[in-house]
Amino acid sequence: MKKIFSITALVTVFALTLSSCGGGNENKSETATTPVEDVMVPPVEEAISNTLSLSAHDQMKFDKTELKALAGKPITLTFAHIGTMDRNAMGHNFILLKQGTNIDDFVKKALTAKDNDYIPKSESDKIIAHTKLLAGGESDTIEFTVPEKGTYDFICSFPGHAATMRGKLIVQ
Ligand SMILES: [Cu+2]
Repeated sequence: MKKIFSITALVTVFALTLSSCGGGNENKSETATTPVEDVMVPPVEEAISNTLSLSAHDQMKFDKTELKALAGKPITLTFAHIGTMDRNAMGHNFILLKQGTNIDDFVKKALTAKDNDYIPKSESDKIIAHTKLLAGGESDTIEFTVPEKGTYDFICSFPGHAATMRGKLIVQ
């Protein structure tokens, strides 16, 4: 009888110890909630995809005026003309310009480059990447890399379009 009693006592003490430990753990997990959520927020590198899409309708507008990408990694950009008008009336292209390029000067020179999709050959050193000139219903996918972080202008160089068809590519 004496032996059984002492075992019962031991089991009781053990159970009490377990439950108090359990309580302690619950408290720990509650206080740990906030830092765990902070860790779950993906870092900037994972939140930015280098696969970009852009479109324009028969109005002279890009659907986005700001794109984001990561420096030093290949960027795949698909530009779609989702309107119906033809290339001569409402052609669109996407031209990504190097920093420091004067858009107005570039566009003036583009006016004389109709035979080259309005991409002036004399300004090729100011161009990082460009699509072809698209008619309604067409799209073009290009791949390029921007080595340096920074903000870069993109435009459509069809005559008159750059006034409203322009945006920024933010490279991080
Ligand atoms: Cu355009």
